[in-house]
Amino acid sequence: MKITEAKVIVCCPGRNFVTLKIITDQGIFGLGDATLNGMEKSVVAYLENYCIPSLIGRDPANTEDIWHYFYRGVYWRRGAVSMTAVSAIDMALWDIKGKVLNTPLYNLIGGKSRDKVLVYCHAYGKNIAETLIDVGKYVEKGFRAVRVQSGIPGIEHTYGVPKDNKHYEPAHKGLAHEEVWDTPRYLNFVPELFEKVRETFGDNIHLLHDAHHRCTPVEASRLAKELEPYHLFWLEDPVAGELQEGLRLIRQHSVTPIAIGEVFNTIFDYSSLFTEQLIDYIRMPIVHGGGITHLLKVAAMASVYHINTGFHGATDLSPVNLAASVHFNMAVNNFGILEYMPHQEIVSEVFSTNYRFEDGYLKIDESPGIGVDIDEKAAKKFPYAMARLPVNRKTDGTMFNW
Ligand code: CS2
Ligand code: MG
Repeated sequence: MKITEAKVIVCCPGRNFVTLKIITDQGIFGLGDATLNGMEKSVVAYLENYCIPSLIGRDPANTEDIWHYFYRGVYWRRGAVSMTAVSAIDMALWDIKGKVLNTPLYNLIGGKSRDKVLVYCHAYGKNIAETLIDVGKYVEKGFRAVRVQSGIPGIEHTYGVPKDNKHYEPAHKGLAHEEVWDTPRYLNFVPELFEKVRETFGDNIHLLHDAHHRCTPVEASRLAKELEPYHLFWLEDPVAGELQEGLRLIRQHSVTPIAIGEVFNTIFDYSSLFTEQLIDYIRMPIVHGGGITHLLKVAAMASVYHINTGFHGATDLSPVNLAASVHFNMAVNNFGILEYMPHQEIVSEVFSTNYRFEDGYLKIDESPGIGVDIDEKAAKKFPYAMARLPVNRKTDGTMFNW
């Protein structure tokens, strides 16, 4: 079998998605998610100008060799753009592999370790009262795990809470919006938020929180310690992940589980976080972390240190990534939880999917490969619309992490 064609499909059914379609001489094709929120066109250019010409003529079965060709074979390697392209190629090749062998992807990477995948959703509100109502809504829907984010008194707009009551989408059309951040107000507020959530919903619901890269190690240590009484499933991205040793301080002060890495893109971003057991969950998703081939290695190394998967699964990652994540987490032994923000209804006009939410879990059918398809004609109805993630400044105007 040979790759004869590969194309990048860009569409915007409610938000931008980038999908790589690899086609073979036997008519079988595979899909890979290549969406990188706010930087979509960079990945398109990299795929079209650098990757696709070198893909044509290769045997799609050779996932390991092709992965290394597009990783080691690139001198200026690593980074979000190139690794999102590598991930998309890898996902599409595994999709083809499953279709050729007429079996679902999870059967190619270990088979079923479970029949369903525990997921968590996003609950939020402008204040604690609204947030409690939103948490209740998701508990009603059957979610067993809920991420809780809230507006913070004194901060005009904070991460994870939409400005209006529309579907939460962090990217805004046009150039980056500027937001304002106040760490002291945040640190003073969050423990009270979780005290109220635990008081209202008790202990039998997993609670998660995303600090979104915004604390220093000592601030994160204080937050993790003060959240201990509320037994979080995890505190996510407490600090910016570049400083891996920054997680040591948090570990010295708290047993609140830590999840990090949705902005990571190779195993090297995790190295000392694993060997020093500084984290508990891997956030790096299939779409940005080198695809199935690389994440299998990352998950295997993580399992040595009792670290579980906890993949990123926001709505700015496409249904192709979400389905691949369900397959992956059906199979690996060290599965933790999967983020599941249901895509907007309009997305189903372009993507047909094979997973379904049931009683707090995602289940997937027996379709061969990843099992998602894209309607290219429908995709054309939703042209790309430039959108950027916000930037963040502290109250005194200092540039900060968004
Ligand atoms: C967030 C994301 O889901 C999460 O954990 O960190 O919503 C993140 O802000 C977006 O994916 C950025 O595009
Ligand atoms: Mg996050």
